[in-house]
Amino acid sequence: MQTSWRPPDSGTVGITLEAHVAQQMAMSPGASGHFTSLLYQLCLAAKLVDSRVRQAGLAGVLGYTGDVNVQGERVQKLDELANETFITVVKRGGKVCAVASEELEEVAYVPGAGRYVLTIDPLDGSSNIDCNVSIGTIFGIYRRLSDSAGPADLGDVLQPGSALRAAGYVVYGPSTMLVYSAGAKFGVHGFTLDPTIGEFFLSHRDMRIPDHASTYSVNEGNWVRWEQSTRDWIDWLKQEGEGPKRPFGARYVGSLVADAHRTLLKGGVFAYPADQKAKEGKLRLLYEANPFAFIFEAAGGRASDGRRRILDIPPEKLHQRTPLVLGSADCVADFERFAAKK
Ligand code: AHM
Ligand code: MG
Repeated sequence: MQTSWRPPDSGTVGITLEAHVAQQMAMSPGASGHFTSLLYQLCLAAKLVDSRVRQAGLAGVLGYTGDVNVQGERVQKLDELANETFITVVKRGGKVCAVASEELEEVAYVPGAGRYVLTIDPLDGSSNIDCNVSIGTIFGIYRRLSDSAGPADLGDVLQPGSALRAAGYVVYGPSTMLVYSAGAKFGVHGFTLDPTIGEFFLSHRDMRIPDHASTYSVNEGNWVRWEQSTRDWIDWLKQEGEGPKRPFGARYVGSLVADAHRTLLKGGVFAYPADQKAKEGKLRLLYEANPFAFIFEAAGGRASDGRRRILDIPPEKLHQRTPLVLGSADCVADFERFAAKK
């Protein structure tokens, strides 16, 4: 009998996240296995969180705990659960000396000789939890700077994004994906969770952001508080005319992970600019902006605060905020062109 079935591309079939990380690290002379082990731990924690997200409505973990976190926001049960899960798993794993989390006022130092520092937003997109809309986790990994014979300190955590060794994110959406990069040399790779066996498989090899696209992702409800240059930029995106294909279409979820993931796949621009209320922007440098900036640059895109490269911003405090413009290189340059006219 004739069949139209073709074997899938044998280059990607059945490659687990673990196997892929091991392959990549084999290309890295001097790799000791510590970094690989830390990525496995993050992958395990992501699966644990995913299983809770999937059961959330049934398991009674939706809703607020009644507490307020260090950002002054109400803490939801899934935020706490994700925070505890990631921190417990990496503490036990022994590869990190410090964890900076959106949910913790201070750095969580881990006794021992862990070589790495983890920055993490354990559950991003809190406002979407109760609505069954995509949420996520964002993480960055740095090498420790202090001597491993002594305790780690804040200097280990306050490193610029250009010092990141790796960064990644997990989208808990219709399917769950983990995307990570160990830098431009290694590329950006995406893995989709097969929930029937609890394994992440390579599904998006060597992700590259399209050079041009006509989609913008911005919370326009902030219009009245924006600088005039931001309003002019949005007006320009909506008009027909010379240059990139305009008008742009709008897409905005309100979960950075979902908006940035779509922008990475389809191209265009995501922006959370400064405004009169959020004078330094809303998003956090260490565990939101830097990991995405690292990934977008490794995928051929750009990340800016409107004037500076995000990865060059020297962090001064743990929960520092920054304006963030992420996307196809040309689209980010357009934002900067308007910002420069101010
Ligand atoms: P969170 O970390 O508390 O979830 O806040 C960050 C979120 C981002 O995911 C998203 O890009 C942004 O806040 C949405 O903000 P807004 O609701 O002001 O559009
Ligand atoms: Mg967040």
